Amino acid sequence: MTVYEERIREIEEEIKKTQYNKATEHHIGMLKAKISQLRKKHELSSKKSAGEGFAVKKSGDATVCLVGFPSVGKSTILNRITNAESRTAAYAFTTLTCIPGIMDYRSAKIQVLDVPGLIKGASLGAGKGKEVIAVVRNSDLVVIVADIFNLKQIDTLKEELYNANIRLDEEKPSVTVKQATRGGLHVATVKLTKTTIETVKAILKEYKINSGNVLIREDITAERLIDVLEGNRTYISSLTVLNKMDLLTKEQADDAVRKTNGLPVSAESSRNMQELKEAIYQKLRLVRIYLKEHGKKADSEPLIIRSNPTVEDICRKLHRDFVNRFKYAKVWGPSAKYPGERFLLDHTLKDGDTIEIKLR
Ligand SMILES: Nc1nc2c(ncn2[C@@H]2O[C@H](COP(=O)(O)OP(=O)(O)OP(=O)(O)O)[C@@H](O)[C@H]2O)c(=O)[nH]1
Ligand SMILES: [Mg+2]
Repeated sequence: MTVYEERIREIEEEIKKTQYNKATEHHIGMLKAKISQLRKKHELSSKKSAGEGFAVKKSGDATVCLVGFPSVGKSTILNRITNAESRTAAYAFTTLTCIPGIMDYRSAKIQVLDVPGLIKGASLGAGKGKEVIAVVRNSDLVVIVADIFNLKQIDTLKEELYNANIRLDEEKPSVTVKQATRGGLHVATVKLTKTTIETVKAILKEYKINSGNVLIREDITAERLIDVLEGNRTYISSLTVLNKMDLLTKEQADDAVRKTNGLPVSAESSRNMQELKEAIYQKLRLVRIYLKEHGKKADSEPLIIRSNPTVEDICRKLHRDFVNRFKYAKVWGPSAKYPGERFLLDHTLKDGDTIEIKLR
């Protein structure tokens, strides 16, 4: 254990022992900021051992990573829902590298990545932890795969990902920090109930922000403020899958679902594989946008793009010149009040829209 890890443990112990209330929340906020800084130092000091990472290129319309303990059935799932063939076996660490597959679903091509099993301590480099976490960080969705009879795995995995600075199913904090060299610190916030303005200011000071404007647009926690100031957090959505449902009775399986909100499946006996594909598709919030040229019918193959694309996003995806040469767009479908309504670059499109772009 490095000095940093030791210190982190100590502070974590202290937080555990301290009861959380109005009188101690400030102190706890400060301790959390300390931990965060120590983690960063620990990471920098162990950079040499960070590993190469797996050489798999992103492809398709979105990338999904299957994460779970060894032998929970990640590779079996990959083989079921994609065109890939990843080796499966009854012993742990069957998969040693990153195996990609493509899932064809509702005219989207979704890349699914199978990686080695993740174990406790992965965020500090245990197993192929660093490499797996690097793959997760580059994904658009994390599918957490657990044994349906071992639900504790889910919390452990989430903890490891959290310690690796990955934030699952959280929105990015709504905070703007504009630093200045002098003039004092001005903090504007909405009503805070989870922390206090004093704690916010003390944390800012801890991060050496002594002058400038800070605007906090949410009822923030100390953790989320620290996340903003650290700046290296990745926000990804997740889906929990409970595999091997064939090994439990229906009642037991229902109970597991109630406790975790996970999707029960059996890769081995191909149960709920269609539901899994649908759940992945829904979680990715992909939208289909049909392109149309003036005077012609729309293309039958849509452009697939992650949620809430603006007209500008579509232009950028098509050609780097399109934004500069843009005049207006005509839109048919859910986001238009009437067929062929005209919009500018900032208009947000919806799934199923057809768009015609008029250039200069
Ligand atoms: N009963 C049952 N067994 C399954 C199911 N899915 C996978 N298995 C078995 O579980 C074992 C491990 O499956 P893998 O797909 O290799 O697991 P993995 O998560 O990829 O494992 P690692 O690559 O070692 O991390 C194999 O013996 C599979 O046949 C399932 O739905 N039910
Ligand atoms: Mg495997």
